[in-house]
Amino acid sequence: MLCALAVVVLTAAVPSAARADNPIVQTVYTADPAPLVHNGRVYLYTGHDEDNSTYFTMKEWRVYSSADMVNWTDHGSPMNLGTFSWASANAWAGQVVARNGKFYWYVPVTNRSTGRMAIGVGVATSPTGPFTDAIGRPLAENGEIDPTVFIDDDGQAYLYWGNPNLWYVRLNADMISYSGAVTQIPLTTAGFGTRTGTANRPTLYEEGPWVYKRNGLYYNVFAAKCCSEFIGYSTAPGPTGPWTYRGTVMATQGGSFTNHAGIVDFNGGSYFFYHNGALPGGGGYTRSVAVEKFSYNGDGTLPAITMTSAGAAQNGTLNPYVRQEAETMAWSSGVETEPASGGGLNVGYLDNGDYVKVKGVAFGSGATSFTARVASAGAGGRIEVRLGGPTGTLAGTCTVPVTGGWQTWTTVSCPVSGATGTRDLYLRFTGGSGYLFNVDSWQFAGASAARGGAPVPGDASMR
Ligand code: FUB
Repeated sequence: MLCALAVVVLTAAVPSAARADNPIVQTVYTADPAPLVHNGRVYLYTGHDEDNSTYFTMKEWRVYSSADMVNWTDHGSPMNLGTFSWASANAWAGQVVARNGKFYWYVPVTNRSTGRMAIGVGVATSPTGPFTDAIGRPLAENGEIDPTVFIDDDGQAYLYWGNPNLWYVRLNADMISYSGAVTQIPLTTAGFGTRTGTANRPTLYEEGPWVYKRNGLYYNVFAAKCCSEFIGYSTAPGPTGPWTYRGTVMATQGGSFTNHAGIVDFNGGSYFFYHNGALPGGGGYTRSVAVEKFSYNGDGTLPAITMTSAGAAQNGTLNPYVRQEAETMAWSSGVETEPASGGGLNVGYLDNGDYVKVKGVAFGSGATSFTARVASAGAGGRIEVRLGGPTGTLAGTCTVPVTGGWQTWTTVSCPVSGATGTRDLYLRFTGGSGYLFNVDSWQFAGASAARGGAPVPGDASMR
Protein backbone atom coordinates (compact mmCIF):
# COMPACT_ATOMS: atom_id res chain seq x y z
CA MET A 1 0.00 0.00 0.00
CA LEU A 2 1.07 3.55 -0.51
CA CYS A 3 2.89 4.65 2.56
CA ALA A 4 1.49 7.53 4.56
CA LEU A 5 4.41 9.71 3.51
CA ALA A 6 3.67 9.18 -0.16
CA VAL A 7 0.06 10.09 0.37
CA VAL A 8 0.96 13.26 2.21
CA VAL A 9 3.24 14.20 -0.67
CA LEU A 10 0.46 13.37 -3.11
CA THR A 11 -1.85 15.88 -1.45
CA ALA A 12 0.75 18.55 -1.82
CA ALA A 13 1.73 17.57 -5.34
CA VAL A 14 -1.75 17.78 -6.85
CA PRO A 15 -2.55 21.48 -6.83
CA SER A 16 -6.27 21.05 -7.21
CA ALA A 17 -7.29 17.53 -6.38
CA ALA A 18 -10.85 18.55 -7.24
CA ARG A 19 -10.04 18.49 -10.96
CA ALA A 20 -8.05 15.26 -11.01
CA ASP A 21 -9.70 11.88 -11.42
CA ASN A 22 -6.68 10.22 -13.07
CA PRO A 23 -5.03 8.03 -11.99
CA ILE A 24 -8.14 6.01 -11.18
CA VAL A 25 -6.70 4.44 -8.02
CA GLN A 26 -4.76 6.39 -5.41
CA THR A 27 -4.68 3.84 -2.58
CA VAL A 28 -2.14 1.49 -4.20
CA TYR A 29 -0.03 1.40 -7.33
CA THR A 30 -1.83 -0.41 -10.15
CA ALA A 31 -0.72 -1.49 -13.63
CA ASP A 32 -1.80 -3.25 -16.82
CA PRO A 33 -5.50 -2.26 -16.94
CA ALA A 34 -7.97 -4.72 -18.47
CA PRO A 35 -11.55 -3.42 -18.56
CA LEU A 36 -14.67 -5.59 -18.94
CA VAL A 37 -18.23 -4.29 -19.37
CA HIS A 38 -20.80 -6.47 -17.64
CA ASN A 39 -24.38 -5.74 -16.56
CA GLY A 40 -24.10 -1.96 -16.76
CA ARG A 41 -20.78 -1.68 -14.95
CA VAL A 42 -17.19 -1.48 -16.04
CA TYR A 43 -14.94 -3.91 -14.19
CA LEU A 44 -11.31 -2.91 -14.22
CA TYR A 45 -8.77 -5.67 -13.61
CA THR A 46 -5.24 -4.56 -12.76
CA GLY A 47 -1.92 -5.72 -11.50
CA HIS A 48 -0.49 -4.33 -8.27
CA ASP A 49 2.97 -2.80 -8.14
CA GLU A 50 4.41 -3.03 -4.65
CA ASP A 51 5.53 0.18 -2.96
CA ASN A 52 9.16 1.10 -3.60
CA SER A 53 9.48 -1.58 -6.28
CA THR A 54 12.68 -1.74 -8.28
CA TYR A 55 11.33 -4.45 -10.58
CA PHE A 56 7.92 -5.75 -11.66
CA THR A 57 7.47 -7.16 -8.17
CA MET A 58 3.84 -8.17 -8.43
CA LYS A 59 2.06 -10.72 -6.24
CA GLU A 60 -1.62 -10.15 -6.79
CA TRP A 61 -4.24 -8.74 -9.12
CA ARG A 62 -6.99 -6.32 -8.14
CA VAL A 63 -10.51 -5.41 -9.29
CA TYR A 64 -12.34 -2.09 -9.36
CA SER A 65 -15.74 -1.31 -10.84
CA SER A 66 -17.71 1.74 -11.84
CA ALA A 67 -21.12 2.65 -13.22
CA ASP A 68 -20.00 6.12 -14.33
CA MET A 69 -16.27 5.88 -15.24
CA VAL A 70 -15.40 8.29 -12.44
CA ASN A 71 -16.46 6.82 -9.10
CA TRP A 72 -14.69 3.46 -8.73
CA THR A 73 -15.46 0.81 -6.12
CA ASP A 74 -12.47 -1.12 -4.83
CA HIS A 75 -13.20 -4.85 -4.74
CA GLY A 76 -9.81 -5.78 -3.38
CA SER A 77 -7.69 -8.68 -4.62
CA PRO A 78 -9.69 -11.78 -5.62
CA MET A 79 -6.72 -13.55 -7.22
CA ASN A 80 -3.03 -13.74 -6.38
CA LEU A 81 0.01 -15.91 -6.96
CA GLY A 82 -1.23 -18.32 -4.30
CA THR A 83 -4.30 -19.03 -6.44
CA PHE A 84 -1.97 -20.97 -8.75
CA SER A 85 -0.15 -23.62 -6.71
CA TRP A 86 2.34 -24.07 -9.56
CA ALA A 87 3.22 -20.35 -9.83
CA SER A 88 6.12 -18.75 -8.02
CA ALA A 89 6.27 -15.08 -9.07
CA ASN A 90 5.33 -12.31 -11.49
CA ALA A 91 1.60 -11.67 -11.35
CA TRP A 92 1.71 -9.71 -14.59
CA ALA A 93 -0.69 -8.42 -17.22
CA GLY A 94 -3.90 -10.36 -17.83
CA GLN A 95 -7.46 -10.02 -19.02
CA VAL A 96 -10.89 -11.23 -17.90
CA VAL A 97 -13.61 -12.36 -20.32
CA ALA A 98 -17.14 -13.51 -19.53
CA ARG A 99 -18.67 -16.64 -20.97
CA ASN A 100 -21.25 -19.22 -19.92
CA GLY A 101 -22.07 -17.25 -16.76
CA LYS A 102 -18.44 -17.42 -15.67
CA PHE A 103 -15.49 -15.08 -15.68
CA TYR A 104 -12.12 -16.29 -16.93
CA TRP A 105 -8.97 -14.43 -15.96
CA TYR A 106 -5.95 -15.20 -18.15
CA VAL A 107 -2.66 -14.19 -16.56
CA PRO A 108 1.08 -14.65 -17.05
CA VAL A 109 3.03 -16.00 -14.09
CA THR A 110 6.30 -17.81 -13.55
CA ASN A 111 5.95 -21.59 -13.51
CA ARG A 112 7.87 -22.71 -10.44
CA SER A 113 8.96 -26.03 -11.93
CA THR A 114 10.23 -24.69 -15.26
CA GLY A 115 11.19 -21.15 -14.29
CA ARG A 116 9.47 -19.93 -17.44
CA MET A 117 6.55 -17.56 -17.87
CA ALA A 118 3.32 -19.44 -18.50
CA ILE A 119 -0.35 -18.53 -18.97
CA GLY A 120 -2.69 -19.50 -16.15
CA VAL A 121 -6.47 -19.15 -16.09
CA GLY A 122 -8.58 -18.29 -13.07
CA VAL A 123 -12.35 -18.78 -13.00
CA ALA A 124 -15.14 -17.24 -10.94
CA THR A 125 -18.92 -17.00 -10.99
CA SER A 126 -18.81 -13.28 -10.17
CA PRO A 127 -16.77 -10.56 -11.90
CA THR A 128 -15.33 -9.69 -8.51
CA GLY A 129 -14.37 -13.25 -7.70
CA PRO A 130 -13.11 -15.02 -5.77
CA PHE A 131 -11.19 -16.70 -8.59
CA THR A 132 -9.80 -20.23 -8.41
CA ASP A 133 -7.30 -21.97 -10.65
CA ALA A 134 -9.49 -23.40 -13.44
CA ILE A 135 -7.22 -26.29 -14.43
CA GLY A 136 -4.47 -26.57 -11.81
CA ARG A 137 -1.67 -26.16 -14.34
CA PRO A 138 -0.63 -23.73 -17.07
CA LEU A 139 -3.02 -23.39 -19.99
CA ALA A 140 -0.07 -22.60 -22.26
CA GLU A 141 3.63 -22.14 -21.69
CA ASN A 142 6.35 -20.88 -23.96
CA GLY A 143 8.12 -18.37 -21.75
CA GLU A 144 6.10 -15.43 -23.08
CA ILE A 145 3.58 -13.10 -21.45
CA ASP A 146 0.54 -10.80 -21.61
CA PRO A 147 -2.52 -12.84 -22.64
CA THR A 148 -5.55 -11.20 -24.25
CA VAL A 149 -8.69 -13.16 -25.15
CA PHE A 150 -11.22 -12.27 -27.81
CA ILE A 151 -14.46 -14.13 -28.58
CA ASP A 152 -15.58 -13.69 -32.18
CA ASP A 153 -19.20 -13.38 -33.30
CA ASP A 154 -19.24 -17.05 -34.32
CA GLY A 155 -18.32 -18.05 -30.76
CA GLN A 156 -14.72 -18.98 -31.53
CA ALA A 157 -12.43 -17.66 -28.81
CA TYR A 158 -8.79 -16.76 -29.41
CA LEU A 159 -6.00 -16.41 -26.89
CA TYR A 160 -3.17 -14.12 -28.01
CA TRP A 161 0.00 -13.37 -26.08
CA GLY A 162 3.68 -12.73 -26.44
CA ASN A 163 6.91 -10.83 -25.87
CA PRO A 164 9.09 -10.83 -27.94
CA ASN A 165 6.95 -12.87 -30.34
CA LEU A 166 3.20 -12.86 -30.85
CA TRP A 167 1.17 -16.07 -30.61
CA TYR A 168 -2.41 -17.21 -30.79
CA VAL A 169 -4.37 -20.37 -30.20
CA ARG A 170 -8.05 -21.22 -30.63
CA LEU A 171 -9.71 -21.75 -27.27
CA ASN A 172 -12.44 -24.34 -26.93
CA ALA A 173 -15.89 -23.23 -25.78
CA ASP A 174 -15.01 -24.28 -22.23
CA MET A 175 -12.42 -21.46 -22.28
CA ILE A 176 -9.93 -23.58 -20.36
CA SER A 177 -8.56 -25.78 -23.14
CA TYR A 178 -7.63 -25.29 -26.77
CA SER A 179 -7.64 -27.04 -30.09
CA GLY A 180 -5.05 -26.84 -32.81
CA ALA A 181 -1.50 -25.69 -32.63
CA VAL A 182 -0.11 -22.68 -30.83
CA THR A 183 0.61 -20.49 -33.84
CA GLN A 184 3.06 -17.67 -34.30
CA ILE A 185 1.75 -14.49 -35.90
CA PRO A 186 4.36 -13.26 -38.39
CA LEU A 187 5.83 -10.02 -37.07
CA THR A 188 6.28 -8.26 -40.38
CA THR A 189 7.01 -4.57 -40.66
CA ALA A 190 3.87 -4.19 -42.78
CA GLY A 191 1.87 -5.73 -39.98
CA PHE A 192 3.51 -4.16 -36.94
CA GLY A 193 5.61 -1.22 -38.08
CA THR A 194 9.33 -0.77 -38.36
CA ARG A 195 11.63 -0.50 -35.36
CA THR A 196 15.05 0.94 -35.92
CA GLY A 197 18.23 0.23 -34.04
CA THR A 198 17.32 -3.20 -32.67
CA ALA A 199 18.24 -5.94 -35.09
CA ASN A 200 16.59 -8.75 -33.16
CA ARG A 201 13.25 -6.89 -32.99
CA PRO A 202 12.58 -5.50 -36.46
CA THR A 203 8.97 -4.50 -35.76
CA LEU A 204 7.44 -2.15 -33.23
CA TYR A 205 5.52 -4.93 -31.48
CA GLU A 206 6.80 -5.34 -27.93
CA GLU A 207 4.10 -6.81 -25.67
CA GLY A 208 0.64 -6.32 -24.17
CA PRO A 209 -1.69 -7.12 -27.10
CA TRP A 210 -5.36 -6.14 -26.73
CA VAL A 211 -7.43 -7.74 -29.48
CA TYR A 212 -11.05 -6.86 -30.24
CA LYS A 213 -13.47 -6.38 -33.13
CA ARG A 214 -15.50 -3.34 -34.12
CA ASN A 215 -17.73 -2.99 -37.18
CA GLY A 216 -16.19 -6.08 -38.73
CA LEU A 217 -12.61 -4.85 -38.31
CA TYR A 218 -10.19 -6.62 -35.98
CA TYR A 219 -7.89 -4.47 -33.85
CA ASN A 220 -4.67 -5.38 -32.07
CA VAL A 221 -3.59 -2.54 -29.80
CA PHE A 222 -0.18 -3.19 -28.25
CA ALA A 223 2.78 -1.77 -26.40
CA ALA A 224 5.29 -0.73 -29.05
CA LYS A 225 9.03 -0.24 -28.99
CA CYS A 226 11.08 -0.32 -25.87
CA CYS A 227 11.99 1.48 -23.81
CA SER A 228 10.05 3.70 -23.28
CA GLU A 229 7.02 2.14 -24.88
CA PHE A 230 4.23 3.81 -26.78
CA ILE A 231 0.88 2.32 -27.73
CA GLY A 232 0.48 1.39 -31.38
CA TYR A 233 -2.08 -0.68 -33.23
CA SER A 234 -2.73 -2.85 -36.23
CA THR A 235 -5.93 -3.95 -37.91
CA ALA A 236 -6.92 -7.04 -39.86
CA PRO A 237 -9.89 -8.41 -41.80
CA GLY A 238 -9.91 -11.53 -39.63
CA PRO A 239 -8.88 -12.67 -36.14
CA THR A 240 -5.67 -14.25 -37.37
CA GLY A 241 -4.67 -11.48 -39.77
CA PRO A 242 -3.17 -10.46 -42.01
CA TRP A 243 -2.36 -7.46 -39.81
CA THR A 244 -1.62 -3.98 -41.11
CA TYR A 245 0.17 -1.47 -38.91
CA ARG A 246 -1.96 1.67 -38.41
CA GLY A 247 0.20 3.92 -36.23
CA THR A 248 0.32 5.44 -32.78
CA VAL A 249 -2.59 5.61 -30.37
CA MET A 250 -0.74 6.99 -27.35
CA ALA A 251 2.75 8.42 -27.73
CA THR A 252 5.43 7.78 -25.12
CA GLN A 253 4.63 9.88 -22.05
CA GLY A 254 3.67 9.62 -18.41
CA GLY A 255 6.80 8.66 -16.49
CA SER A 256 6.59 4.88 -16.87
CA PHE A 257 8.78 3.10 -19.41
CA THR A 258 5.98 0.60 -20.04
CA ASN A 259 2.42 1.27 -21.07
CA HIS A 260 -0.44 -1.15 -21.48
CA ALA A 261 -3.76 -0.59 -23.24
CA GLY A 262 -7.32 -1.83 -22.72
CA ILE A 263 -10.29 -0.56 -24.71
CA VAL A 264 -14.05 -0.90 -24.18
CA ASP A 265 -17.28 0.73 -25.26
CA PHE A 266 -19.60 1.70 -22.40
CA ASN A 267 -22.93 3.55 -22.45
CA GLY A 268 -22.35 4.86 -25.97
CA GLY A 269 -18.77 6.03 -25.42
CA SER A 270 -15.37 4.51 -26.11
CA TYR A 271 -12.74 4.39 -23.39
CA PHE A 272 -8.99 3.88 -23.49
CA PHE A 273 -7.30 2.56 -20.34
CA TYR A 274 -3.53 2.76 -19.86
CA HIS A 275 -0.96 3.19 -17.12
CA ASN A 276 1.64 5.76 -16.17
CA GLY A 277 3.77 6.87 -13.25
CA ALA A 278 1.61 9.80 -12.22
CA LEU A 279 1.19 9.17 -8.49
CA PRO A 280 3.81 10.48 -6.06
CA GLY A 281 6.59 7.93 -5.93
CA GLY A 282 5.39 6.67 -9.29
CA GLY A 283 7.61 5.42 -12.10
CA GLY A 284 8.36 2.38 -14.19
CA TYR A 285 7.80 -0.06 -11.34
CA THR A 286 5.23 1.96 -9.40
CA ARG A 287 2.56 2.56 -11.97
CA SER A 288 -1.06 3.70 -11.93
CA VAL A 289 -3.97 2.99 -14.25
CA ALA A 290 -5.90 5.80 -15.90
CA VAL A 291 -8.65 6.27 -18.48
CA GLU A 292 -9.53 8.66 -21.32
CA LYS A 293 -12.72 8.86 -23.35
CA PHE A 294 -12.25 8.93 -27.14
CA SER A 295 -14.12 8.71 -30.44
CA TYR A 296 -13.12 6.54 -33.38
CA ASN A 297 -12.40 8.38 -36.59
CA GLY A 298 -15.03 7.99 -39.31
CA ASP A 299 -12.98 5.35 -41.09
CA GLY A 300 -12.61 3.27 -37.94
CA THR A 301 -9.05 4.31 -37.20
CA LEU A 302 -8.07 5.24 -33.66
CA PRO A 303 -7.29 8.85 -32.79
CA ALA A 304 -4.16 9.95 -30.99
CA ILE A 305 -4.96 9.93 -27.27
CA THR A 306 -3.08 11.98 -24.68
CA MET A 307 -2.82 11.26 -20.96
CA THR A 308 -4.70 13.73 -18.78
CA SER A 309 -5.12 14.20 -15.05
CA ALA A 310 -8.81 15.04 -15.55
CA GLY A 311 -9.72 11.65 -17.01
CA ALA A 312 -13.07 10.80 -18.57
CA ALA A 313 -16.20 12.85 -17.96
CA GLN A 314 -18.68 11.32 -15.57
CA ASN A 315 -21.27 9.13 -17.27
CA GLY A 316 -24.34 9.72 -15.09
CA THR A 317 -24.55 10.63 -11.42
CA LEU A 318 -24.28 8.81 -8.12
CA ASN A 319 -27.35 8.20 -5.95
CA PRO A 320 -26.63 9.15 -2.32
CA TYR A 321 -29.96 7.78 -1.10
CA VAL A 322 -28.92 4.16 -1.39
CA ARG A 323 -26.10 2.57 0.53
CA GLN A 324 -22.76 3.42 -1.00
CA GLU A 325 -19.54 1.68 -0.17
CA ALA A 326 -16.97 3.94 1.47
CA GLU A 327 -14.42 2.46 -0.94
CA THR A 328 -16.34 3.98 -3.88
CA MET A 329 -14.42 7.09 -4.80
CA ALA A 330 -13.31 9.39 -7.59
CA TRP A 331 -10.27 10.48 -5.62
CA SER A 332 -8.81 10.08 -2.17
CA SER A 333 -6.03 11.44 -0.06
CA GLY A 334 -4.26 9.49 2.66
CA VAL A 335 -6.77 6.65 2.50
CA GLU A 336 -6.20 2.91 2.29
CA THR A 337 -8.65 0.06 1.82
CA GLU A 338 -8.83 -3.35 3.47
CA PRO A 339 -11.25 -6.29 3.67
CA ALA A 340 -14.22 -5.59 5.95
CA SER A 341 -15.56 -8.23 8.33
CA GLY A 342 -19.03 -8.18 6.77
CA GLY A 343 -17.78 -8.54 3.20
CA GLY A 344 -16.44 -6.05 0.70
CA LEU A 345 -13.89 -3.51 1.80
CA ASN A 346 -13.72 -0.54 4.13
CA VAL A 347 -11.57 2.55 4.08
CA GLY A 348 -9.09 2.74 6.90
CA TYR A 349 -5.75 3.95 8.21
CA LEU A 350 -7.38 7.37 8.31
CA ASP A 351 -5.38 10.22 9.72
CA ASN A 352 -6.60 13.70 10.53
CA GLY A 353 -7.41 15.50 7.27
CA ASP A 354 -7.59 12.48 4.99
CA TYR A 355 -10.55 12.47 2.65
CA VAL A 356 -12.54 10.67 -0.02
CA LYS A 357 -14.07 12.47 -3.00
CA VAL A 358 -17.27 11.13 -4.59
CA LYS A 359 -18.02 12.94 -7.80
CA GLY A 360 -21.38 14.07 -9.21
CA VAL A 361 -23.63 13.10 -6.31
CA ALA A 362 -27.28 13.77 -7.19
CA PHE A 363 -28.80 15.21 -4.00
CA GLY A 364 -31.89 16.52 -5.82
CA SER A 365 -34.02 18.78 -3.67
CA GLY A 366 -31.91 18.13 -0.64
CA ALA A 367 -30.51 15.68 1.87
CA THR A 368 -31.49 16.01 5.50
CA SER A 369 -29.21 13.49 7.19
CA PHE A 370 -26.06 11.44 6.68
CA THR A 371 -25.50 7.97 8.08
CA ALA A 372 -22.29 5.95 8.07
CA ARG A 373 -21.16 2.55 9.24
CA VAL A 374 -18.00 3.08 11.27
CA ALA A 375 -15.58 1.28 13.59
CA SER A 376 -12.67 2.44 15.71
CA ALA A 377 -10.07 0.92 17.96
CA GLY A 378 -8.20 4.19 17.69
CA ALA A 379 -9.06 7.70 18.59
CA GLY A 380 -12.46 8.07 16.96
CA GLY A 381 -13.15 11.46 15.46
CA ARG A 382 -15.47 13.13 13.00
CA ILE A 383 -16.67 12.70 9.44
CA GLU A 384 -17.07 16.12 7.89
CA VAL A 385 -19.61 16.09 5.05
CA ARG A 386 -18.32 18.71 2.64
CA LEU A 387 -19.35 19.89 -0.81
CA GLY A 388 -17.17 21.06 -3.69
CA GLY A 389 -13.77 20.40 -2.12
CA PRO A 390 -12.01 18.85 0.87
CA THR A 391 -12.37 22.17 2.67
CA GLY A 392 -15.54 23.17 0.83
CA THR A 393 -18.95 23.96 2.28
CA LEU A 394 -19.56 22.02 5.48
CA ALA A 395 -22.98 20.37 5.20
CA GLY A 396 -22.79 18.30 8.38
CA THR A 397 -20.51 16.62 10.88
CA CYS A 398 -20.89 13.13 12.31
CA THR A 399 -19.06 12.17 15.46
CA VAL A 400 -17.45 8.72 15.38
CA PRO A 401 -17.03 7.00 18.75
CA VAL A 402 -14.44 4.43 19.73
CA THR A 403 -16.19 1.08 19.17
CA GLY A 404 -13.52 -1.17 20.66
CA GLY A 405 -12.30 -2.75 17.41
CA TRP A 406 -11.35 -1.81 13.88
CA GLN A 407 -14.02 -4.23 12.65
CA THR A 408 -16.53 -3.57 15.45
CA TRP A 409 -19.12 -1.64 13.50
CA THR A 410 -21.72 0.84 14.61
CA THR A 411 -23.95 3.34 12.83
CA VAL A 412 -23.64 7.08 13.25
CA SER A 413 -25.98 9.73 11.87
CA CYS A 414 -26.00 13.50 11.75
CA PRO A 415 -28.18 16.22 10.20
CA VAL A 416 -27.02 17.84 6.97
CA SER A 417 -28.10 20.99 5.19
CA GLY A 418 -27.30 22.64 1.89
CA ALA A 419 -26.71 19.36 0.04
CA THR A 420 -28.90 20.01 -2.99
CA GLY A 421 -28.53 19.51 -6.72
CA THR A 422 -25.60 17.53 -8.10
CA ARG A 423 -22.39 18.16 -6.20
CA ASP A 424 -19.00 16.64 -5.58
CA LEU A 425 -19.10 15.14 -2.09
CA TYR A 426 -16.05 15.08 0.13
CA LEU A 427 -15.97 12.97 3.29
CA ARG A 428 -13.17 14.45 5.32
CA PHE A 429 -11.95 12.53 8.34
CA THR A 430 -10.80 14.62 11.30
CA GLY A 431 -9.75 14.10 14.89
CA GLY A 432 -6.61 13.77 16.96
CA SER A 433 -3.43 11.94 16.17
CA GLY A 434 -2.98 8.37 14.98
CA TYR A 435 -5.46 6.32 13.06
CA LEU A 436 -8.95 7.62 13.75
CA PHE A 437 -11.57 5.12 12.53
CA ASN A 438 -12.72 2.98 9.62
CA VAL A 439 -15.74 3.59 7.37
CA ASP A 440 -17.55 0.74 5.63
CA SER A 441 -20.51 2.47 3.96
CA TRP A 442 -22.61 5.60 3.96
CA GLN A 443 -26.02 6.85 2.87
CA PHE A 444 -28.00 10.07 2.91
CA ALA A 445 -31.69 10.49 3.69
CA GLY A 446 -33.85 13.33 2.50
CA ALA A 447 -36.81 14.57 0.55
CA SER A 448 -35.48 13.11 -2.69
CA ALA A 449 -35.27 9.66 -1.19
CA ALA A 450 -38.84 9.87 0.10
CA ARG A 451 -40.06 10.94 -3.33
CA GLY A 452 -38.75 7.96 -5.20
CA GLY A 453 -35.09 7.37 -4.63
CA ALA A 454 -35.91 4.06 -3.01
CA PRO A 455 -32.90 2.07 -1.89
CA VAL A 456 -32.09 -0.85 -4.14
CA PRO A 457 -33.12 -4.29 -2.80
CA GLY A 458 -30.67 -5.53 -0.23
CA ASP A 459 -29.38 -2.07 0.45
CA ALA A 460 -32.49 -0.84 2.27
CA SER A 461 -30.77 -0.64 5.61
CA MET A 462 -27.25 -0.09 6.76
CA ARG A 463 -25.57 -3.34 7.72
O1 FUB B 1 3.36 -5.48 -15.37
C1 FUB B 1 4.38 -6.36 -15.79
C2 FUB B 1 4.63 -6.23 -17.26
O2 FUB B 1 4.94 -4.89 -17.58
C3 FUB B 1 3.42 -6.53 -18.11
O3 FUB B 1 3.18 -7.91 -18.25
C4 FUB B 1 3.80 -5.83 -19.35
O4 FUB B 1 2.72 -5.65 -20.22
C5 FUB B 1 4.36 -4.53 -18.82
O5 FUB B 1 3.33 -3.61 -18.56
